[in-house]
Amino acid sequence: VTSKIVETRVYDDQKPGTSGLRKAVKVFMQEHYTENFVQATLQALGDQLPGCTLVVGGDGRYYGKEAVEKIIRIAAANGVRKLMIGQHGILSTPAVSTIIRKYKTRGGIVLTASHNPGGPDADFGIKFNCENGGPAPDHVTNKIYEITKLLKNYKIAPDVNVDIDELQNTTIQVDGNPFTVQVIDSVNDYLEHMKSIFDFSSIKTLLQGSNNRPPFKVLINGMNGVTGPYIRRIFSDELGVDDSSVVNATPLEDFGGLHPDPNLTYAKDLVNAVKNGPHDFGAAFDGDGDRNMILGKKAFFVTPSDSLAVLAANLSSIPYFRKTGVKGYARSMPTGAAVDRVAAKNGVKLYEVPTGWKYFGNLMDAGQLSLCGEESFGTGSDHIREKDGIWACLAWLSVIASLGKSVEEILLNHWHTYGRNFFTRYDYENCDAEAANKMMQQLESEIQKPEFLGSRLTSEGKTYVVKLGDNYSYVDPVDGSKASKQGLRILFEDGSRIIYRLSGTGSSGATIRLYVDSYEDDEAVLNKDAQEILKPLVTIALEVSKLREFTGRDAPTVIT
Ligand code: VG1
Ligand code: CO
Repeated sequence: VTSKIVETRVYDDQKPGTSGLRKAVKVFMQEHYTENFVQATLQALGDQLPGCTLVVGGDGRYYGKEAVEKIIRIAAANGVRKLMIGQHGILSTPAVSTIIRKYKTRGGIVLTASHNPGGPDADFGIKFNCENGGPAPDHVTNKIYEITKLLKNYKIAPDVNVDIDELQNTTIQVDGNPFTVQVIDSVNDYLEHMKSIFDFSSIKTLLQGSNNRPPFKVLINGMNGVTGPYIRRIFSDELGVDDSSVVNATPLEDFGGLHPDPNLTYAKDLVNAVKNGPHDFGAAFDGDGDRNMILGKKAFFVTPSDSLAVLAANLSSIPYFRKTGVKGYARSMPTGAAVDRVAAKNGVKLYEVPTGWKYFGNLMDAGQLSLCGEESFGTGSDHIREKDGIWACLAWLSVIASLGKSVEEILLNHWHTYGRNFFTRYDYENCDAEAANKMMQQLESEIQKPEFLGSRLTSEGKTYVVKLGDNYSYVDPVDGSKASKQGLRILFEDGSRIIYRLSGTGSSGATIRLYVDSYEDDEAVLNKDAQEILKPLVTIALEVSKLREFTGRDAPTVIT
């Protein structure tokens, strides 16, 4: 077949956010819109494009298959040598990262809007991952964006048709050059990787029970997202849990109307089932499988910041880390600082990076980082270059198997040893963008006034002394690249922190995120409710920012 060049028009809104380009499906369906972004993404590879191999797959959401078809035809016309595509277009984000690394491809295109709802009236997304398997860093996404702003045409081979529902290899001559599409099993490579990291037999013994221990009952919820086939293979086939323990395990184009974000609000089903059920453990994953929520018996909630710290303290339960050693820990800046205390105690280096998984990649590639996480239900390690929901769940089960304790006991012991960082995040979704921007501007100038330093902020009899107010910026220790304006911070003398950011993954209006982190080591308060402990700081945060006045919002949309 031959390719052709199609004249296009520029769309000036194709700037990738925290994790790829995310927009309403309707936006992607505009004439040439998806084609433009795919062409720009490929073009950004420069002279590495001709002859390269790329991985393609996504979370199964609405418009995914159309997008795969377009990518096949555009890749064929641009001289790509081979595409490895998940069957039915399905690959979780961690699976894409795994496959890129295993087969040493030039990168991959992930079709997902992650935790954003799916369906014709919801969101779609396209993200490029580099040859290390990680989300493209800023200099790459900036390049893609620059290309989109100048794009005059794209190349496409409209006569290429490949059935992605069949496992198969197809090679076609495109403009006289061979072009191969290999449709691969969505789960195999990922499953094999997990088996090389964890001791499946000890997890299986935990779940099945043994002479001295009853079965450890789990409830695994795929939220109708991409993890369905993965959790069926791993938990049902490999680990032998019964069918009733694996739910919402069929990927649906609209996630069955669910908001596929594993937190206490959007995964209420799981929370209620575990609260009222016999389960010792519950886990849920987001649309593309990179986020996780972990619950203990009676829905005892493990905050992602604590989850990271507990895993950090117990990495030796996992064969992978016994082999590789622990090179360093990292968290995103707004993530609660619980892991910092584990790092200090273990003498392991701790890195703080801006929000977004792309900032962990360089440290991992340089052999300086083993385990990292974000407060936004992301946990992962250098086994790949994405956060990994199922990995986090298997890591927790490994720790539980090795300690022989319940989730709650593990947390209580952890706080007893290290003290507790109470953490909460308030999200104000879909605010008026102008109002949100104004609030941030005014707040930024407020917290940078010289007199703000050292000032005493009081609420409900608690007083906090300001140590620093700034707009967070980061210099990558590996390549020196700089990321600025990554969130407004108020740091207090006692180590407590208030952080404000605007989301970079939303698709309409602005989402304001308010993060509050405070440390306590008084035994008497260790197992108190975070909302109660953090109330004075939250009140201060709302007062300093005048959030209510600017946005007209009385209450957050979601609290995590
Ligand atoms: C959010 C989270 C961030 C996460 C990102 C992608 O970004 O806060 O921690 O890395 O989503 O996660 P933002 O800019 O909206 O705060 V995923 O699972 O949506 O790829
Ligand atoms: Co995700």
